[in-house]
Amino acid sequence: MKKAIVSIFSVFCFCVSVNATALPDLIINIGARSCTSLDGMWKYIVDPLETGYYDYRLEPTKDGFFLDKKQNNPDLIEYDFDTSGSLYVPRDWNTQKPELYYYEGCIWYRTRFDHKKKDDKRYFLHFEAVNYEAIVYLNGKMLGKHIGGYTPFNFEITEDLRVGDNSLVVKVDNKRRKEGVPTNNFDWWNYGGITRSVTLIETPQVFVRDYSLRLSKKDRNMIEGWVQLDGNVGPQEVILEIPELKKKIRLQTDSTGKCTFSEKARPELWSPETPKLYKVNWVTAYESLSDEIGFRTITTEGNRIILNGKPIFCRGVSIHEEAPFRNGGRAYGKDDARTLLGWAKEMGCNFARLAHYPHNEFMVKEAERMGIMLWSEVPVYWTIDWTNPDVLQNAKNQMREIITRDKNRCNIIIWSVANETPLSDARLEFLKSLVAFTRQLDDSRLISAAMEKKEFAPGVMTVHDPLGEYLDVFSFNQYIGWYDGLPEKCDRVRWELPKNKPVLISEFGGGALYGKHGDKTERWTEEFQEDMYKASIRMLEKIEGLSATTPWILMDFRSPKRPLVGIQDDYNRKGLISNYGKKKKAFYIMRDWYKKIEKEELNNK
Ligand code: GCB
Repeated sequence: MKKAIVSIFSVFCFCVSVNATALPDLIINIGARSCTSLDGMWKYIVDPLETGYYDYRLEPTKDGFFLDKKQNNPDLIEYDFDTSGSLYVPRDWNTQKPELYYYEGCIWYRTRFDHKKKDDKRYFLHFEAVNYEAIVYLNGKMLGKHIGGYTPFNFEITEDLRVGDNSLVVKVDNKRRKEGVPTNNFDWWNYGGITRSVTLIETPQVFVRDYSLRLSKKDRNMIEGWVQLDGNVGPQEVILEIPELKKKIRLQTDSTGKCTFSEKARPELWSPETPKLYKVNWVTAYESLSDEIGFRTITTEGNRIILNGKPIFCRGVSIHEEAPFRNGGRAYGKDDARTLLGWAKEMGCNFARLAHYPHNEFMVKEAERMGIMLWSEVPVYWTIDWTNPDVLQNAKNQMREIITRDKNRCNIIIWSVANETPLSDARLEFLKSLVAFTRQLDDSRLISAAMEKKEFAPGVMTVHDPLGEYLDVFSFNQYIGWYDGLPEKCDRVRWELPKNKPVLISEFGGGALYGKHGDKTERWTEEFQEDMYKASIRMLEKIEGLSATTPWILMDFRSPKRPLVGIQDDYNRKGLISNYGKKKKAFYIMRDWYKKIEKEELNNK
């Protein structure tokens, strides 16, 4: 139990201070564990002045809303969760209540739950994501604070969980901030709330907290990995079973509960054509935890991306985590993931860029099952506060959390560290540090960032960014034909790009309102967008060494930067599909191009 106390302490320290460098003790593969969902209707109190947190001198109060007091005449208690309204978890608040549409600030969430606590078990509260800052209280006691809106975190509550009624209160604050990641300014909706699931996990005293399993980078006849137990462990036996490969690998952990290993094996490799996954079980004296794991290699050779030793063109599309068929809101759950990824497949994609922040786990797992490779990124977007060390630490924490969650998902081939960030020395130092950090955590994937293009002589396009040197894949966004001239400009430009790295065009496109028709010269019509895609493709086909494209964007998404009435109505309209699932003309242009590339690749095999 001592170890458990150390573990809860380190989680607490990590969460309250963004300066902490220790790895958070994140429990992975929640779906395979003994869990009770805390999703459902939670009570909420809107608190723009943070009255439930600060006293009238703006000092943290001891008597805040986190105590979840009940009215008790004649005590003066100026809040009551029981008589307040309800919000559904998981979901953003903005699209649940019209009065919260633009709200950015503090909202208190509360749920109560009963639990039959068992003496021989440990208990954890797991949050898949809360945007942006969460302070969590159980039965009035603060468990910790987490910063970052798109990554998971957990707390051990073995000591604090009560037999019978428990009060769980979360102070959620999505105020944008200069020192935030992302910072104040970004082109998507700042959906607030407990946007992903909340789960109570029950584990044995000693349990498999984390593991990694993959094909060896050096030898394709080997698999390798590590497993990490949690608890007062001492050396223990862990058996890794991969029934289909007839493997039962006996591992012995050291006194910290860790064991690294490698083993001869020749699994069938995962690829978009055959997204093969193997059932694996981690078996200890106390539990058996299963997962499905795919094996592959991803490297580069000159200007090619190489999957399992063969060059592959990544036929991609950018996707925001925006709910399809609803009136905006955060996407969540298997159905949303299947809809969005199903459209990508229909368009001929074998790749997607999950923009501009880590998406929920359903997206990643469904994509893996469907044979879609992924680019996953942290929201280091536009003008970050580059000189502030806490900001760098925050970006690293977000990267670490997403790598911890997703390192066993073989379909993720690229970690991206930034999007369209303005050149400066401070920015370069920041991003170099983030690249090195990412590589240190995971050397089995490629690293990239979406850079920006430059017209350095009339009609001559390039990317002058020193960051390129540190990336495995040379990616950039370009909007020739939309922000930069008209579509005909695409036929007049020439690209000068590096020859020693794969080139990925991480954004291109333009806006159209679904159902708005007219001449191809009329902005916002489907015909304009269609013409722009045709012109862009003509241009892209001439770029030597082009290895991947992810046009902007699969589906229209909400953004307060898009106020044009009757056209945008708070939506970025660059979607190839409307937010109600209607395909615009340009969708078919992309689909035909991708089908052509796919056919050519098949013929060349
Ligand atoms: C960009 C940004 C993306 C925007 C897009 C646009 O370059 O990376 O976040 O949404 O342009 O629509 O302007």
